[in-house]
Amino acid sequence: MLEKIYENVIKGNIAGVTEGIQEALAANQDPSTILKQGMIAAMEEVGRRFENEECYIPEMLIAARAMQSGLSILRPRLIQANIEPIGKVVMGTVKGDLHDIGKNLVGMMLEGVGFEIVDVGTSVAAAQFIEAIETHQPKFVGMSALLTTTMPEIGTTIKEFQKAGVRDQIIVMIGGAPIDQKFADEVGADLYAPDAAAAANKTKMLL
Ligand code: B1M
Repeated sequence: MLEKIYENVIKGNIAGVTEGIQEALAANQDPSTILKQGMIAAMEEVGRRFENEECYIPEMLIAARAMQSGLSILRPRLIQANIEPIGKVVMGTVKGDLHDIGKNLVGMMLEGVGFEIVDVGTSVAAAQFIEAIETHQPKFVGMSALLTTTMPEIGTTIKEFQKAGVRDQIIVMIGGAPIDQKFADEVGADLYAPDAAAAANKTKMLL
């Protein structure tokens, strides 16, 4: 049954994932085992394939959707079983930027490796990020920017974190097509990830 879930998450087959999870739950399989061995393992494999260019963004998106769909069935059982997420991530696209496909994909991959995601949406001003940090007390804050005109907003937001006194309590991860490691160093981000699979790997390793 776990094999069925694993294979169907990789293939992005939502019906197969749903059926596999329902069968596993009916057979009294532990929800945490279903999550870790069936679903998270599958997303890690998708991430590995993406990094090795054995699959591409559409396959990763399709798998991530199947994972999300499976998580919606499993989530109430996980909460019942008191399975704690490995950490919380506040995630948003910076002010002025409406691109959210990459951010959503990063969020799904992070959720896939066990993080709880607080998605604050697109065109998120520094004040909104700060409010989310104060409310949700995350370990990580993820900022995405797709436009050369909005990428400086990342630096502005980090400065606002310092002014608000929240900078030291979070790990700032950034990404998006125009972003690179050099830019991340310049603006004082803690972590740069070039893609969703790297984002999931780096955050998990840092924990
Ligand atoms: Co826009 N757009 N767009 N656009 N758009 C780009 C980015 C652009 C490169 C197209 C081009 O000209 N070739 C260009 C930017 C040029 C530049 O700045 N130098 C551009 C432009 C100019 C614009 C507008 C200004 C167009 C206009 O109105 N004149 C406008 C701006 C609107 C705004 O934001 N204020 C605009 C609007 C739009 C749409 C609304 C039509 C749509 C967005 C829909 C949506 O997101 N819901 C759109 C789209 C779809 C694109 C392209 C075609 C695709 C972006 C995408 O989703 N890629 C894009 C061209 C391109 O990239 N080829 C383009 C797939 C996605 C999975 O990749 O987002 O890079 P990406 O995410 C990756 C990594 O970057 C990384 O992981 C992801 C997955 O591996 N990553 C992170 C991303 N965030 C991360 C965060 C992390 C870690 C990793 O940690 C927190």
